[in-house]
Amino acid sequence: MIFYASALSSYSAKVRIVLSVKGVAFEEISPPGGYRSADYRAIVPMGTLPAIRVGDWVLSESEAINEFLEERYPVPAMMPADLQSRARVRFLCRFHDLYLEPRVRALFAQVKSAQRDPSEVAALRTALLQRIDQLASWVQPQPWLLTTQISLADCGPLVNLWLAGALMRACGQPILLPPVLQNWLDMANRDAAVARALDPWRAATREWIAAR
Ligand SMILES: N[C@@H](CCC(=O)N[C@@H](CS)C(=O)NCC(=O)O)C(=O)O
Repeated sequence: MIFYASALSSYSAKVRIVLSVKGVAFEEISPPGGYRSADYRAIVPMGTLPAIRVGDWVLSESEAINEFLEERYPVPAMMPADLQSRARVRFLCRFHDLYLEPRVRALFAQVKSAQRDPSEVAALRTALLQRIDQLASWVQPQPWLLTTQISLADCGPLVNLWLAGALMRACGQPILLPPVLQNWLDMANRDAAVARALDPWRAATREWIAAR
């Protein structure tokens, strides 16, 4: 399996967690010509990272990839067994991609101090904290967000709650996570498969922030 990804891509990091937990063998390569490029779009029509390729078969969109990986490599399971719990995992994945992640991504434009608008950062911070508080009110980690073993619902928040903290600090308006989420994040970061997947991405992200 070819995994198109980059060191800094947060959506690639989300998929890398599943690859790591399931111990899938893959070859990671950078998108030829960079993401969005014509060369890369000739392979992956969306032009986005991440994507996977198996022979001539190509799939992009992190959530579609994670669901494919779950079905193709069912052990260890990253979806609970019962119908309603599975639906909740999918809800949290959607919530992450559609409502939480865009609020984190918006902060990238504010990291460089010369281009920063502190009132915009404050507005983004309020909007982000609103989504984080929603997430905190819905979960009772056991110890993973919705399950006893890591599930697909943990992957996006593991990437973006850490990233939210790092970017808000860099923008001069740090946030504190609600204890329920901070405890979950601390527990998850002690997990070997999560650390293997996220440590290189966190290092690359820290370096990117420092360079600004
Ligand atoms: N919904 C997509 C978002 C992927 C995405 O935005 N990836 C970024 C890198 S982290 C990217 O490829 N950006 C280039 C673009 O949007 O054209 C997914 O879940 O895979």
